Amino acid sequence: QSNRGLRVGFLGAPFNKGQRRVGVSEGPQAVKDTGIITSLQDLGVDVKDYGDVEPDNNNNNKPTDDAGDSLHLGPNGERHFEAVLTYNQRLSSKVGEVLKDGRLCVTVGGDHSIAIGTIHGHAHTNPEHQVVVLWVDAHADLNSGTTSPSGNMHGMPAAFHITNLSSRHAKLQDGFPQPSLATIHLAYIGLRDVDKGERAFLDQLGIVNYGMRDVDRLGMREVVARCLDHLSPSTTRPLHVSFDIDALDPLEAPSTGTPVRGGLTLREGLVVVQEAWAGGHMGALDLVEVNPHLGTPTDAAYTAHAAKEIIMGALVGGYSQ
Ligand code: EXY
Ligand code: MN
Ligand code: MN
Ligand code: MN
Repeated sequence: QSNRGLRVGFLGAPFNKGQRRVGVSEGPQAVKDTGIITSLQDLGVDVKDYGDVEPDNNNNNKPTDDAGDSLHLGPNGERHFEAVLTYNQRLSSKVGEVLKDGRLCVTVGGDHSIAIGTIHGHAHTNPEHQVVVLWVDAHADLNSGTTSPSGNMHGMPAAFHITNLSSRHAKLQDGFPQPSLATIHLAYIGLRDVDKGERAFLDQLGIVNYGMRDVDRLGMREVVARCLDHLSPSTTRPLHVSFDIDALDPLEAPSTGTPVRGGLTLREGLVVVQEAWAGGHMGALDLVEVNPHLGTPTDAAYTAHAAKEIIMGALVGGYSQ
């Protein structure tokens, strides 16, 4: 398969207010420093770098729970509620711009709260098309303010998009973000740290989810085949892959804010994205939660390299297959 004709737009989303650890806003630069754009161009991909969607104020990347930093809690205790949503509203427009240019949109975070904006932008750019989402993560990111144990909004983005759950969240004055997914339009791979409230939502709503035990029993090829069969991406059902680097085992991707042991090998992560690539119809990809401040410089480079491998696998099926 040739990569000629593949057009990709790269967006950085250096946003950190969905969680409390310093450094995740440097994820986009760390991933770019792997030389990923050149590697893709070497393979014949037409890549345009759209630069970063800058937050209004990242507090100079200071700890986001700094004493001097007002939390601006949302109505249900969501930390930095308005900052998270206003940033995502701008990100959503930018994602729309990339897609309207006819490019597959790759957004590198930043924390996972940026998937509020990326999925919104993807879903609302072509409202006659139903976006379907494959969420690869140790976590379900399905909390509402009331079920969240932390108030951190990177544990909530999926819930904003599900029509049946979005009413649990307050919105901006103008209604942002409007939900776009029925429960059948989302599937999870890699779950192993799911909160009680999230488990109840998954079970009650019947959302397809494959945790690590399922990966053990079925193998990743079968797991991803079942997810893709369920979502059935097509020309009019573009696939959005939201890949949290913490889906991988911390031995593979140590520099991330909420590591959970017992995760995917890099090979298993690659099976997910390569099968998604092989099926075609990917419209957008998120790669989030790389935090180069955590661990040693070697850990940070190792994690960024894993992120590069995952993105390459999703876009061109990998370059070292
Ligand atoms: N479920 C926990 C919470 O809501 O606070 C942890 C969420 C971590 C979210 C990470 C990025 O995927
Ligand atoms: Mn603040
Ligand atoms: Mn996540
Ligand atoms: Mn996660």
